[in-house]
Amino acid sequence: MSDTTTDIINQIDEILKNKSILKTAVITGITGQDGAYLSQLLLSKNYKVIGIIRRSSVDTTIRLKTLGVLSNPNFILAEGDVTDIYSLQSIISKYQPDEVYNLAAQSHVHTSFEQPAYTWAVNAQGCLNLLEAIRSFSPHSRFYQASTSEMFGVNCGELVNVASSEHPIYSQDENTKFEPTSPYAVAKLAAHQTVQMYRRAYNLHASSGILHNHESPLRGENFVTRKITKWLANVYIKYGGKPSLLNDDHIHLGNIKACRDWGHAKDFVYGMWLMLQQDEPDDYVLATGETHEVLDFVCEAFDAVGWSNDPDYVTQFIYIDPEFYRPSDVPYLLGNPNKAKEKLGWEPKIGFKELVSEMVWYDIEEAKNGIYSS
Ligand code: NAP
Ligand code: F7E
Repeated sequence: MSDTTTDIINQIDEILKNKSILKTAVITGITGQDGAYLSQLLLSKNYKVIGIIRRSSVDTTIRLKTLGVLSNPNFILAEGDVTDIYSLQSIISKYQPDEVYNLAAQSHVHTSFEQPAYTWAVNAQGCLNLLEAIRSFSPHSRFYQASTSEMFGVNCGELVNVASSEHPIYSQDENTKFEPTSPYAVAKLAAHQTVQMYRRAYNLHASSGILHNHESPLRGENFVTRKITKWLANVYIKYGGKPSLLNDDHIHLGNIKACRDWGHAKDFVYGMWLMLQQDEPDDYVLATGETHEVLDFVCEAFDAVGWSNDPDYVTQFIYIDPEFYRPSDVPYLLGNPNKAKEKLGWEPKIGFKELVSEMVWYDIEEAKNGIYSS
């Protein structure tokens, strides 16, 4: 066979292989909670997904395996790090993606107080590096930045039920002033404003999702929700489904009065995708519009397994540990997702009760299978 014939056959092969591929997306933070759910979503829409993974001495692909993403033929892992602009330039110029989702972060707020410079490098400089790579090598790419409700900080937002002075309710939307209160939030705000600047100055299709907390069975184990469901699952298995305080099996928590607007990660990654399908780039708050104290989350988890959810009963199982307090905490988050509802047609489908129950029962199954026991 001549070289030309082989070339043609190879080209036809390539076309056939890719015939159903609609778009190409690059995702940073691929090994995290949102990276796993977002890649699952995009693959189901026939995207080719390139996940940027940083070098590690251990396997970090457990979530991708759990969701069956890793074995999908349209999924590729590319080694890179958002603090290394050259690695980003090389990936972006090679794949010329239609969409880029920047989910990479040092995402733990408490840790950001201990590692502020590192948090800045990943969360602020990392975003700038990616935008620069896109501007220089693939300006047609649409860009999503993982901004956060933590940027509201100590600002509870606007009064929404003006009529009721007895139980005032405040909520945060796209016009609420940012008053960040952690190194994490300050770095995220710098990234958020950099995205706005690149949109204006260079006409990039760059959007930010100001996402309130979203959780799932794949949530990192040192965030408060997963810490609670893992602890409860262990107690449940250890004592044959009964609550027990034998062996001092308390859960050690910090600020249990903090309020969070907790949704499900699956709903939220769908909102990210919707943002990049719009003709114009913009910023959107994603939230459920409901808030709960950390203590409510523990009570709901007790309820999920049929234990009493009376706060007086539940608090007997909690040890307030100063180790889990932060130098400054965000006291109250409740998002107003009306803009996302109106412009994107986005609405969360999974409510608080269902979320907690799914996490608890997932962790009970894991505990039964001996996946963890400490
Ligand atoms: P996560 O589970 O902590 O995942 C973070 C991801 O970033 C991991 O894949 C991590 O890789 C990667 N990463 C860290 N440093 C990196 C670097 N230098 N270069 C490349 N990748 C790096 O976070 P998540 O909950 O999925 O959140 C996704 C994004 O949304 C984050 O930016 C977070 O700040 C933001 N956000 C989250 C929430 C929420 O409630 N979940 C709310 C608002 C905004 P390793 O596996 O190697 O550590
Ligand atoms: O804390 C309190 C803690 O660490 C929630 C990240 O995804 O969402 C997340 O940040 C609340 C805080 O999440 C413990 O003080 C009490 O008030 O689960 P968390 P977070 O700080 O809200 C935002 C939107 C993001 O962007 C972040 O990336 O719970 N709390 N006791 C505790 N928190 C932890 N982690 N551990 C405790 O023992």
